[in-house]
Amino acid sequence: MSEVLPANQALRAWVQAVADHTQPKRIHYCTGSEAERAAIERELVAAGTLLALDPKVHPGSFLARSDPSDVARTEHLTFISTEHAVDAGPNNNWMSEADANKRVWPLFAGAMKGRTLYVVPYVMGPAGSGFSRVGVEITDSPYVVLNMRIMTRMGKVALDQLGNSDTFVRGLHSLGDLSPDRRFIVHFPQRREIWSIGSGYGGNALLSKKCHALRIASVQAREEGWLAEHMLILGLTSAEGRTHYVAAAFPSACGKTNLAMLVPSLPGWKVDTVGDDICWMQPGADGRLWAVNPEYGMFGVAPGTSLKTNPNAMHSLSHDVIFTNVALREGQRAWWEGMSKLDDHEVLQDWRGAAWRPGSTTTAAHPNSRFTVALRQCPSTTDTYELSTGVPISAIIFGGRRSKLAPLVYEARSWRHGVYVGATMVSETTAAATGAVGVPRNDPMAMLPFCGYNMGDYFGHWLNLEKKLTRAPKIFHVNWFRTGDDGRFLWPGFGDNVRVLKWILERVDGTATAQDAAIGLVPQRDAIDVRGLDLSSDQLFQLLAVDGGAWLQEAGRALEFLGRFGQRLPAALLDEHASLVKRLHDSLH
Ligand code: GTP
Ligand code: SPV
Ligand code: MN
Repeated sequence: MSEVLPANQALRAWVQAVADHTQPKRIHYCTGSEAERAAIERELVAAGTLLALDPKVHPGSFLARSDPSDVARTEHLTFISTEHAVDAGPNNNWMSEADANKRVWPLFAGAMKGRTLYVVPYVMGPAGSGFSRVGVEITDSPYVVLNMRIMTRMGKVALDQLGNSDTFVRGLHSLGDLSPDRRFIVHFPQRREIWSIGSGYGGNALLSKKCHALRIASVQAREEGWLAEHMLILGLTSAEGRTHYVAAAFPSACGKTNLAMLVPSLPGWKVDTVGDDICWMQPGADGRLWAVNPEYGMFGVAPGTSLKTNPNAMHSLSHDVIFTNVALREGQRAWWEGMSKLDDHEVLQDWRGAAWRPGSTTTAAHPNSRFTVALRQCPSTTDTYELSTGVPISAIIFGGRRSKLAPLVYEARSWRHGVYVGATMVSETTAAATGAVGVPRNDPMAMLPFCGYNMGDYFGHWLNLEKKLTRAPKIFHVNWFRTGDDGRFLWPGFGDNVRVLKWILERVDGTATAQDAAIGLVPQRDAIDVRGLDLSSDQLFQLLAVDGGAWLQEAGRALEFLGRFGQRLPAALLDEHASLVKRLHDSLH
């Protein structure tokens, strides 16, 4: 690998300062070239960090097994460092700068001894676009480098966009000793800097993703009048040929990647996948909200992905994939729960590499096992995600994983009511973060773990944006995960979710009817196109039912949650709350 030092003095000075402290064996400035990728892959295979998969079944693809104590984002070890704790808000762990200097910076001392320090410049957003921002991650993990090369526009393209500017997000990452006791992910929003040590996994280590594109970017977005959101973006064209773009926020492992690339079960409908996890949006001169996907690849949940549930994801995985913590079938083939049937007597290697047999009480793949793959490999992408103008958003959808209460879909009455709906979202926790799974928690706009500042101020920012939007998107709430008395999902989900999107777009176009329920506007039973679905009218009734009494209790919990933001909570949300409670009372009498 021939080494060309970038001309940017600010970058070189920062790299030197970091190297003086972390003492790497050598420094490598990444170019993003094929030769560089191949060399790093060879090195990782030789070290046993990557396992090459069967080249016929999985050309160009590898399995990585992370440390068993390092398999998901660790929210309790993630901090925002601001001068005053109140600016980080009750939604974040706060650490003073002095504490960060005392507790975290020393962990980097000599941390890269014997390792290579990689400098990874990247652009978030289409190169040259007004939406785009440059970041640089310094890391001692070659696995991180390979992932960053898929997840972002990485290398020369980023240095070209940066030029001599010193405004880039600085991300410093070291594996450290991988001990959870010495693991910290600290953000300094004001100086646009991130320190991450002790983890090599996903959102903890690929600093472009949650750390930069959400936590740091959300702060920058508020200062500059835009939004950085945990949302997919998709274009949907109806059978009649009308196209709308929608953005949807669901918490981690609640269906963004799946919805972003769904194969519509309604004939003639078409999906254009623009993004599957993160969305940056700006009000345009035309009063609409315009969006880009800052990423270039997907870091998707493997379990549950199959040719039946998500064929576009499966086709994306046909080559050049990094699988992390999936299981291995004989012949170096990737496998995970929900992917395909196994033979009864087959023996697999589980995600740790131990022998595993079907019917075992543990899972073969880790529940948060993932694939890293370029967005361009997804059959439902077009050139849209490369548009430097972004795409105009017609509808914003909030959603959660709720076995009870929340109906399949409802529409907010106004932008302000929509912000209240987003702010009071609740979803059951998943394996994407360490901790208990299946516990309902408030997760406003699916941003609870990702908003880099006080969410009271964040709600205010959302409310204020309306002034710049003469053609604001309509706001909706969906729930694919409601269960019946037998504990099974009532709604088939996946490709059939287009039936809900259809109603949403008809509401945007003003052609679908809705009934006024206290919580918002709910489709009449015949407004959802269920032709060809095996769904009883009782199931549909349950899916669309609004239980006023249960919602009153929910409203009480929502108020308690909003109350945590104290003085920072915008009064408009309390007004929305009062109107909701009044409507619920009226509906019960
Ligand atoms: P992150 O990458 O963590 O942000 O997750 P995500 O929001 O992109 O979720 P993803 O689409 O990967 O789905 C997570 C899990 O939910 C997978 O196991 C899916 O199979 C499952 N899932 C997704 N959509 C649906 C649906 O419509 N119905 C049901 N029942 N399950 C779904
Ligand atoms: C999420 O948890 O929302 C993810 C995976 O998309 S990670 O990159 O680990 O944040
Ligand atoms: Mn995500």
